[in-house]
Order: sequence, then C-alpha cells, then structure tokens
Amino acid sequence: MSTKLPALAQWVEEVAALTRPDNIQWCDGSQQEYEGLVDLMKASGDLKELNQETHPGCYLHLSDPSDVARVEHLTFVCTEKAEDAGPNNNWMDPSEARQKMDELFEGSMEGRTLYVVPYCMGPVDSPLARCGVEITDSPYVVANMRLMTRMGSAALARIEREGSFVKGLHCTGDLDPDRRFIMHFPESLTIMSFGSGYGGNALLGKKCHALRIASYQARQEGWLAEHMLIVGIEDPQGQVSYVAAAFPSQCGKTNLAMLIPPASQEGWKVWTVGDDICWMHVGEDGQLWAINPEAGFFGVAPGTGEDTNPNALAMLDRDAIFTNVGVTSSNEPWWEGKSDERPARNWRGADYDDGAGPAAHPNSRFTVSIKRCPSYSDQAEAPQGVPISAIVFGGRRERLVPLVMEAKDWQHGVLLGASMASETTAAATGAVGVVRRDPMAMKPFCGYNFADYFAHWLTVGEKASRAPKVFHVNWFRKDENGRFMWPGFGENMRVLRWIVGRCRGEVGAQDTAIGLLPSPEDLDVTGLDLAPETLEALLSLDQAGWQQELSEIGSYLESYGERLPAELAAQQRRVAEALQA
Ligand code: GTP
Ligand code: SPV
Ligand code: MN
Repeated sequence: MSTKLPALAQWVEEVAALTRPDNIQWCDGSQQEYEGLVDLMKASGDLKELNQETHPGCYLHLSDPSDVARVEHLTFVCTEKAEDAGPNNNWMDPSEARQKMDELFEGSMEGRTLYVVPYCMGPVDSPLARCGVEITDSPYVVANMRLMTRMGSAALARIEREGSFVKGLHCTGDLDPDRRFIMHFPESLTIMSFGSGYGGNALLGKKCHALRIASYQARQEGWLAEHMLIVGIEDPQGQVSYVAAAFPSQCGKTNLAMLIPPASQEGWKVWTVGDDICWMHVGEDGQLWAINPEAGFFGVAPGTGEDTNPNALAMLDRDAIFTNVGVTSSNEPWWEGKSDERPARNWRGADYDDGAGPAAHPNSRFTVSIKRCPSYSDQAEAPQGVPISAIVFGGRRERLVPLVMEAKDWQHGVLLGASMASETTAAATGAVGVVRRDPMAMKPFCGYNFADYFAHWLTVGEKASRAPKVFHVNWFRKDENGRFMWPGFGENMRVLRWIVGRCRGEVGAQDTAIGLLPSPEDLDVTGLDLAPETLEALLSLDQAGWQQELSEIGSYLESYGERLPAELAAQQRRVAEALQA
C-alpha cells in the first residue's frame, strides 16, 4: 500500500530520508494488522498477555517509569509570533524548533519500522470531521490509534479526496526526559513529538491534533474544539437533551459520560457520545452541534469500580489495552478502587508491596473502543452531531465553589469558563493537588493565546441564536475532615436533572451575585444519605470567600493584558461589584 496523494507520498519520503527506518508500513486499520502488531509487541515484551479466559484480547503495557504522563513543560506551540501562542503556552520560534526536532529525528528510526497511520477525527462521513496522518515508530501507538480513532483505509481515502491533512511525526527515541519535546506548528498544521510513548504525548490524533491544532483552526473557521465529554440525558418520557462538559484531566469526564442513574432516578438514562473531546459548530438553526472526534477511550483506571463506574468495568473485560496498572495473582488487571482483591504485581512489574506505593500508577489508563460502552449513544456516529442544550464547566475545588450554578447569560458563562480553577492531577508530570486556573479545562490544550480564545468564545455566542445555557459544577468539595461532601458518580444525575430542568424552564433557581443556584428544594435528594446542613453548605455562597476569588480572577484576567476582551473584564467587574452590594 501507499498513496496516490503526492503531498502525502512526498512527506513520508522526506521523513524516511531523515529518520532512516528499516521498513515502512502503511496501516490499513484491519483486524489482521492489529493482531500482527499485538504479536510483534508480545514478542518484544511491549505487551504482556493478561488472563485470556477472563479478559480475551486484553493486554498490559508497562511504560518506562519516567514516561507515564503528559509533559506540559516540554510541550510547545510554535507560532511565528510569540504573542499568538500567548502566556498560556510555552513558545519557541518555529525555525528554531524545527531545527531542534530535525536533529533529534535524524536517524532516530534506524533498525525500526516506520508506520504511516492515516486517521479521521470524527465519523468518516461527517463534514465536521478532520483527518491527519501520524508517522510513528511505535507499534503501541499504532494499536492505540486503531482503538481510539477511525484509522486506516477509509481515512486515507478521505485524505486523498480532500488533499489536506494534519501532519504528525512521532518517534519514541530513548525516552530521555532531557531529549523529549512535543512541538506544535499550528500555522503549518504540523506536530513533532519526540522521546515519549505516553498517550497524550504520543497519540497525536488526540490532544495534539484534536485540541491544540484543532482549536487554532476552529478559531479561524468559527467553531470550537474543546476538552469536553458529550452525553445524552433521556428523561422518563424518552426526550433526550445533550450536554457537553469540560473538566480538567482526571476530574470526572469519563465517569460522567457513562454514568448510570441510581435506582431513585427512575426512568432516567444517560447515553455516551464522547468522554474527552468535543468539536462544536453553530448550525443553521442557531444551535451548537457537537461531534466526538474520537472513537475510543483512553481512560483513567484508578477509581474505576463496580460502585463508581460499572459501565467502564463492563467494557474492560475484552479487547482493551491497559497501561501501567497492576495485576492479580490470576493475571487480571488491577488498580486501586477496582476490588478488594490484593494485587500480585505493581505497575513496575515487581511483586506488590503494601508499603511501596499504589499497585497501579495514579495515571494508569485503559484504551478501548467506544463501541464497547454499554451506554454508547445511537447518535454518536451522526454526521451532523448532536444539538447541545447545556455546557457545563467544573473542576476539583476542595472549598468555596458550590455544587452547581448557572450563568446568567452566555457572556457570564464565558467568565465562568475562563475563571475556572482546579487542583492539578497525575495526568501531567509535576505537583498534584495545587489549585491553578484552567480556563475551560483547556490550559494544557489551547493552541493559541487564551485572550483570543476567550474573545472567540464570546463571538460564537453572538453567532449562536440558540446558544446553550452555561453551568459550573464541583463534585469535589471536602469537609473539615477531608471527606468529599457530595457522593458524586451516579448521584451526579441529580445535578444533571436540575441542569436539564433549567434548560427546559421546569425548575427553580435563586439569583445570586455569582450566578443562579438551586435552592435545596430544587434538587431531588430523595433517598440520599446527605445531612441537610451539608446540602445547604454545598449550595451556599460564601460572600467573603467569593470576594477574594473575584479579585484573584481579576488579576488572572489582567495578566492577558491588552488582548483580553473588554467584555470579559466587564463581566468580572459586574460580579465583583454585585458581591460588594
Ligand atoms: P482525563 O481522561 O484525564 O481527561 O480525565 P477525566 O476527566 O475523564 O476523569 P475521570 O472520569 O477518569 O475521573 C478521574 C478520577 O476522578 C477517577 O479516579 C474517578 O474515580 C474520580 N471521579 C470521577 N467522578 C467523580 C465524582 O463524582 N466524585 C469523586 N469524588 N470522584 C470522581
Ligand atoms: C488528559 O490528560 O486529559 C487525558 C489523557 O485525557 S492524555 O491523552 O494523555 O492527555
Ligand atoms: Mn483529557
């Protein structure tokens, strides 16, 4: 196989001349090809077979211990002008970055196979989908791309028809963290990633293309590329409302995307469209229409249990790749929160020792096709996408931030998103548990200046005559003993119902300085073991705390200088003044 598209053939030739692989393999996305890759990785030790009786088609991959998460400090956006990348990104001059990467890639695939991986982000027949080609020397990357994207012949046919594609060049290298860079060149739709085999650094269709490059294109073309899950919420009468929600990494998107409503929420159902990335366009009807550009999950393993996320467990007993989890004595995958069983080996492949840290790495992951999800939506492949009724922002905030609130209008909603903050997690290397501003959960993923991004969000609201309502949630408030105050997981359905009810004008809210909050009686808490004082606290407004918060938000927004849209500054002032009243 090769291609009839000269631009693609030429790029592959150029890369091969630079990296000097022993072989070139064009990937067609077939099952046979996948099995061949698995056999190759079993032979090399890259994959270990898990218990094939209980987990047919499931494998374990253990990463180099220095390569288990995204590396934000080594991730760059290389635009001609530094201001275009903005203070939210690391920037490098494109020609300097190019030269640096060419030096690293030079001869880097000697003795290895170069895989050409054509992929389509979004349903192959969708006008909203976009294609790319990843060149990689990692069979693990190819296998994951097959599970996570529409990869192979159909994507290549579309690329040949359209003539354009995002170029992603990846090489595993020697995994030396000092020779690791994830470079983005949005102006030439190019990605170069060297020295990591980890998901977000190496599966270039995901964060690199579908968020950083796509967000840049989306601004030019008038749409949105977001770090959001997409779900359909079906009421007992069978009416479905679609919600898109942006939470930072490891803050609950996958869990919310496949939530099972508890027995108390009789008749309600949740349908999964996507769990991590959402592309939204303004339709002719003035609504936002969303597709999930991905075709699979790269989900967080720890915390996934029968009581928290049974839908995820149900899809993980076959045809899945597990990265950096532990195993039981019967060679089944294991992680903290999965079961009470004692693991036999940890993610380093060593015998499990209670005192030597968790068995599964805190950022251990599973890769599986979305079609295996029991709540997979029958609209997930719809070429036009699904109409979004509500956009929800949220993060991990131990204190202050209420369980749920609604923005007064779109502009206020943009402020809620832009001023989001969350405790950092193990999804990226560095400190965990530090509160940082993470606008729209896009801090690590926006491919351009956040000031321009906020302006773009405001513009989209002007174009969309039937723009969704905007909300903010926080499942992670803690009490003075450090315990979560809200039960979370399936019980989040109660909050989703309030959100859907607000969209349909069916439930009440109190108007406050920071937004519209439910009164305790507006939320259905029947059958919930929740003290009335706790609910009260989750829904109350701490005036002094919020004054302080708004002042911090003001300073944060000011850090974007002249480029910050005046409307956003005005929104901050409006809320700050309302809090003084
Ligand atoms: P990325 O894949 O990194 O973008 O993460 P994500 O946003 O999809 O996060 P995910 O749903 O995988 O959840 C991350 C962690 O948060 C897991 O350990 C979950 O068990 C935990 N979590 C999810 N939802 C809730 C919740 O409602 N309450 C609490 N306390 N924890 C939750
Ligand atoms: C995240 O970190 O937000 C993820 C996992 O979804 S990764 O693909 O590694 O970025
Ligand atoms: Mn993510």
